[in-house]
Amino acid sequence: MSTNTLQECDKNGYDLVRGFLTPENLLNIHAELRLLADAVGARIGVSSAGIPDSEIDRPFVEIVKRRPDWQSILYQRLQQLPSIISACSLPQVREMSQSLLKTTAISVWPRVQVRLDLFEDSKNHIRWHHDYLYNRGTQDSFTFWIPLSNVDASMGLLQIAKGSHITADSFHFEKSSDVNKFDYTLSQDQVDRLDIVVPQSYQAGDLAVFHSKTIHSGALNQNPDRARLTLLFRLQNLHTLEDL
Ligand SMILES: O=C(O)CCC(=O)C(=O)O
Repeated sequence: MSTNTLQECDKNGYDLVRGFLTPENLLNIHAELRLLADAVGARIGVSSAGIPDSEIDRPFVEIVKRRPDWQSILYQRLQQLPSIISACSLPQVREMSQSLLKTTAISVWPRVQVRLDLFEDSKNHIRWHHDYLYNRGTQDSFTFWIPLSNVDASMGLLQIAKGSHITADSFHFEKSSDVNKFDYTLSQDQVDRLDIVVPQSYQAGDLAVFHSKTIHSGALNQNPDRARLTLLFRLQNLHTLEDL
């Protein structure tokens, strides 16, 4: 891992690492995503044939368009692909998490996850928050957010507040009670205090890595033909668990 990532995470609370997953890592993950899409799609005439790996979200979008009632089954199966479950033990993940957390005693918390952010899915949209609000465990935690297909601005971009891991406790998060499953957000005057950066596009396999107190927000996907398909997990320092 470059010392740059350590410095960036220290200073800004996040770093963007292009090409974090190797072509071989991606080949394995994409092969399994394709097998899942084709196994489910075969029931309703949807196939991934001809779709490049960089847009492997497309057959999933098509399946959910035709069978909205299958969304949750598809989502659950995405979580359980072997290459997804084992992604957090890839050598570059180990190396980076050990350097960032300064320990080899590391655990995933609460789980490895795949997000499938579909067109205007406001129920699953995560607004302004930091991950410690939702996940707890220990503040000594870094989130690995890795798109599995290419993401452009139409699909909603991650907004990250630079340096907010240091000032997070001075922000007041509000709880809303709307359809959204993730109920924390910030009022506009609180958002105005943030120094927000929005990386404009991601290739499959890029990494955004951020500290548990780094304030960030997802954005609604505005592209009806694409989904933001992301792998994410949080790695925590087992020496600093707060509930013991
Ligand atoms: O992918 C997204 O839209 C946001 C994800 C996120 O903020 C999170 O899981 O903490």
